[in-house]
Amino acid sequence: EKVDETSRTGYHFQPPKHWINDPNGPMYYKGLYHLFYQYNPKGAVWGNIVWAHSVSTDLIDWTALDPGIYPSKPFDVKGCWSGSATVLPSGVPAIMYTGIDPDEHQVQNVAYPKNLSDPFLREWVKPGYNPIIAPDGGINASAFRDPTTAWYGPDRHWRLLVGSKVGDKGLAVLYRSRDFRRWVKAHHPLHSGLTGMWECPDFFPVAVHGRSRRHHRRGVDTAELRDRAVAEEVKYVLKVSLDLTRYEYYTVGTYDHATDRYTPDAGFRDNDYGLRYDYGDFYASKSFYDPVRRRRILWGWANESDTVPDDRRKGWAGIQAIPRKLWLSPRGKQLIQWPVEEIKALRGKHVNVSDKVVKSDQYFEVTGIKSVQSDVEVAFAIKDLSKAEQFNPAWLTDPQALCKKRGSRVAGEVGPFGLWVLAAGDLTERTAVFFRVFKTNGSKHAVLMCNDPTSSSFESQVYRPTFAGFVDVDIASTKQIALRTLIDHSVVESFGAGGKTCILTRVYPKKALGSNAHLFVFNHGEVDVKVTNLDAWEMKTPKMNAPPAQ
Ligand code: DQQ
Repeated sequence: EKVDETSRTGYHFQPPKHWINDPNGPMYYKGLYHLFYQYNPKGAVWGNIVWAHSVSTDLIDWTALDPGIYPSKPFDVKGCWSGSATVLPSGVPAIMYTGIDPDEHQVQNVAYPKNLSDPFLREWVKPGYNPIIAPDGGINASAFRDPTTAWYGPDRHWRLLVGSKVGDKGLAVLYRSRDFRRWVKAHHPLHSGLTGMWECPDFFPVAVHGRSRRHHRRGVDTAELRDRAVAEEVKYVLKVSLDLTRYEYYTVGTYDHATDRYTPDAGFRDNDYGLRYDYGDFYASKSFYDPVRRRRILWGWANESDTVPDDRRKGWAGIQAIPRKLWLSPRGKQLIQWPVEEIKALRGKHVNVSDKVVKSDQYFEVTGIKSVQSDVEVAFAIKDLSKAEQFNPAWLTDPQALCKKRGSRVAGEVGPFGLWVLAAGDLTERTAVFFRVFKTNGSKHAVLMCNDPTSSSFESQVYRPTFAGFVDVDIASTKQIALRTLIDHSVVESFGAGGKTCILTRVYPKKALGSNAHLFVFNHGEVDVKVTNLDAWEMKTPKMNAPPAQ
């Protein structure tokens, strides 16, 4: 089979061909990072799902192994769907996943490594007592999936969540077990919301910026919660993937071990949704604790946004976003995400621009590197906010709609300013990543971060949604905002204000390919902005899932 390489990514995770979706069971074991993922070994559309398996020593170079989990037993004969890994106190990793049984029922199964001394964890054994959790007691058997990493309570019982729904209500169903084998459903779910089916729940602790000030960016292992001192200095994150919107939402809150109740903090309670990890194309994500660098790492899937016939023709579909370190912001209002520092090792040829004013309606090209596969960090200074356009509070609930109305081509006062990436030399193709600043009541401002791909490709069939989110910064006092964008052929993955707002988008330029892809800085607002500093690097291509030498 031939694979069309035109818009293939260079340093974003993907297999050599075929369809991929959710990241599964990420973990660190004996010197290797393991990533499993939903994979169709037979084609570039969803189906025949197995857990493909790759390993890495550095999260950069990846080696593909044979699938770790694949249909082989009655309890998973029709598919091995998403799930998580739990490293038990003994050091033994367990995988819990959803199997599709002969009646198309979703059941939860456990698997253990066949050989614990194999750091590659190539073979997995499914005990005959599976499934360990079946959809009984009023559970909808076709909406019951994606078990979380398990955690251990002070009462010496394990707990895990399974995503589900009852009517319109999304559920994180809670199960408890003494021995990891016999699981009992709790009387009430850990949490629920009127948002439809909850897929791929993730529940984990994050350090608070309190007494542990110096360490608030460190990750907390779900297993560490047995330790009361640790438990007191953490908050909890509950993330769900909404089947209805195909977006993910999280809340930050407290969790009571004794009652197994999770309560989102004030500020998250007003709506049933919460904040987004990413305001673009990012779904079915999963985090894990990395004991090597004591951090929490988030993996998320970015689907194609071209058509299904395009995917069949290309012979591949889907990538994983760059793994992101994730931590709680100092004031505890949101999570911050940043590409794992390892990817800096891919930075090659470099250019810098500093102290360059971009006047109203001006732009300039960043030359000297091939930006089709690059990492760009830029900081903008805005001296004069007095002219900022008036903000309408009704816009607060729908940044995406606001950005659609006020896209990159609509002139403003403060902004739009930002980058044109994957741009043709004549600018007939370009994807805009930009900010707009509005004045709210009093001396406050609202900052919108936006990704406008409406001119990204001549290809007319491509779905080109505008994506946007607000950025929680006090721009009146900083007078500055930063943007980092990872560009990778068909990926534009952006981190606003140091990782407060993230937007990943997939685009398919026809002209802006290879060395015909250009990078510009633009300002389409009335007020001048200054690029105080811009660094851009070409990114090298790591080893991406070439099978191991025989
Ligand atoms: N993908 C899996 C399911 C999960 C969904 C199937 C989310 O387990 O709910 O491939 O993308």
